[in-house]
Amino acid sequence: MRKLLSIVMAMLPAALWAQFAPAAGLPGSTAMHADSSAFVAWATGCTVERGLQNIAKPSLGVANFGEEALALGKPGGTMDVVSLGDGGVATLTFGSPIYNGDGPDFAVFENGFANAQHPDEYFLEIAFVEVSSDGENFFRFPAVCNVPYETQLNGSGTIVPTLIHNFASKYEAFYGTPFDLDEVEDNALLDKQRITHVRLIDVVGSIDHEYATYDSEGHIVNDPFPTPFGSSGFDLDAVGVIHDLAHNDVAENEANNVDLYPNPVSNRLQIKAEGLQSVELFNMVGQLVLTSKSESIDLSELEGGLYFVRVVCEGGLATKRIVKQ
Ligand SMILES: [Ca+2]
Ligand SMILES: [Ca+2]
Ligand SMILES: [Ca+2]
Repeated sequence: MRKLLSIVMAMLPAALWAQFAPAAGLPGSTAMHADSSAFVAWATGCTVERGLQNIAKPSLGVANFGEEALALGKPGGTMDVVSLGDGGVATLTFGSPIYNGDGPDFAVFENGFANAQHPDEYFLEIAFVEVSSDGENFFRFPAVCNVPYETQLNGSGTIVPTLIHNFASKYEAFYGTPFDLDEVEDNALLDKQRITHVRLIDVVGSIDHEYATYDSEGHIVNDPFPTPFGSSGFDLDAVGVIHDLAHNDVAENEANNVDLYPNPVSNRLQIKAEGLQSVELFNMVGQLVLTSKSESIDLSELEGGLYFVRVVCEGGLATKRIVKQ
């Protein structure tokens, strides 16, 4: 029976059965409360490019509720937000770079709330999430929205959280939506161990092809539209950091001019460090697997996986992570 069921499931289009994590408080939810001890820091900088209150009616002007400073620090709830408007963009910076540790690495807070008539549905205005390690090249989390898009969700439309994934936000006020850097596709221009910027881009939400935005599977994202008022679009409350270098006891980053490449590495690892003295490689459980004094190390015999590389040079000590393919 189970086998038969899995065959049937495999034949259905993914959109029909894909279920993502449910609302805060339900079993299997990934929602993170603002008071969770997992948060080690909060965004320290925010710049917003506001979008229009209604992209189809530019004469209404841009969203104007809140101000950038309301996106900093801990979540403050419903009114403690900056509204992005249709397609508006918020770019956040942090006191210390975010790194890709085990599980989620940061979480985004919006001011969603439950639909009193349909408690499993929430009023959410969702946004795409992108990250950057240089402030110029941004890479998007693969977001999926399974809300049917034959009929427009109107300005007070509500969404069941199980239909959306990798969008901010998915949860009600004071509950963060977590993001795991593992889910962003690897790219030579992105250093997941040193994320400096998180960007949120409001999903316009219109199903009209002229204005529609699309998820990672090419489907129109149906989000409440239009929302022609000052608090139009995604309402950013806060971004909480789970993994940052300042709280990473592995990274003793005294020497900051140390560079290891390529990363991920298949065969030869190059070490760029002024006055290189020694290189030590540790595996995931902390065993020393290799020592060297060379700027070019052959790793072809090494098993695939994550390693810590400790480099001693003139500037001091640096510990970095590499992935061996
Ligand atoms: Ca992670
Ligand atoms: Ca929107
Ligand atoms: Ca806030």
